[in-house]
Amino acid sequence: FMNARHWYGLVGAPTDIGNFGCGAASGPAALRAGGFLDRMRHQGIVVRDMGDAEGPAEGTGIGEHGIRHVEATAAWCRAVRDGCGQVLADGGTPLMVGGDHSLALGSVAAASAHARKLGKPLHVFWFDAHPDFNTPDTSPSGNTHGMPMAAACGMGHPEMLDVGAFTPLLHPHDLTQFGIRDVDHGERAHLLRHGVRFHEMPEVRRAGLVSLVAEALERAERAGAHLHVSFDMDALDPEHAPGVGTPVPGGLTLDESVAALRLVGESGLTGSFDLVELAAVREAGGSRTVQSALELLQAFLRADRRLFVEPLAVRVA
Ligand code: 5AB
Ligand code: MN
Ligand code: MN
Ligand code: MN
Repeated sequence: FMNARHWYGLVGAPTDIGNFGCGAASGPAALRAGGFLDRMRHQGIVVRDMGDAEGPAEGTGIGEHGIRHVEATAAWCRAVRDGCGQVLADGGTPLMVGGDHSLALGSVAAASAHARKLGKPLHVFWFDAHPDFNTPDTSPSGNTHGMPMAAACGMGHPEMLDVGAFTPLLHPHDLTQFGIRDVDHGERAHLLRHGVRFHEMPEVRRAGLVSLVAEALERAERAGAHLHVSFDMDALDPEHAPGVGTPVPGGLTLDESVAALRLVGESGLTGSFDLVELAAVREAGGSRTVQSALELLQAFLRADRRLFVEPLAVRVA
């Protein structure tokens, strides 16, 4: 009989290698200290703490096109890939807590390999002020946290393309982005050329975040996709998340983000989740951003019926 209730596995990734010195390395500890696991336990939600992934503490220097610490980034991404891959192999849903957003290349690599094994396409929902679709030649900063989605789609530094077991990990048409408001020139050309759906703030204001997310959920459902959700805390307006490395004004409200993640949770489609760029140390007092992160995760997890309802006992031969 198989009647284990669905569970999430927290994989911490305490590094800011993708934007060295930005403070996102403090994210997993800040979320744990904020009482995340207790709060979930009190609500009957099973989140297993898988501990922290490990990677290089030091950068590995500046390479061609000014790309920064790409070897160290790839090492961290491989550790995250393996941590998330283990949760998936054990039947859980990985919840990767960063750390900077370059790490999503690791969690997406795990999700993509898992989806392929199940014969499902991978869809990604990307909540962010930024598309993170730079390649080394379009990046204005050389920071790898601005590059993971281009790399997942097969474009970027060979070290990053090598994180997954295959490349591309994701078809650009299966990537949907919400909350975008800071796009670099060459990055915009990449997005348009490859047909990424990137919903910028004016469109979010006009159409509403929840209805854009609902549309994307319908697509994912029709495709029978493994859905990977990646939430960069800077998607939120700095009023709700001042403790991030790259704040951009004019962002999502906490309320609309909670409503959107609740809808995503209700869909039951999510096979893997990231919460990243939580750099609470950058905020005086440090608690507003952590509180927002807790509210987002709670809204999402509480909406996921799989966490509360025991599946019908299935007799296995
Ligand atoms: B984040 C910028 N586009 O490439 C770049 O926070 C910012 O993971 C990237 O979304 C921000 O350096 C990366 C200017
Ligand atoms: Mn990001
Ligand atoms: Mn961002
Ligand atoms: Mn295309």
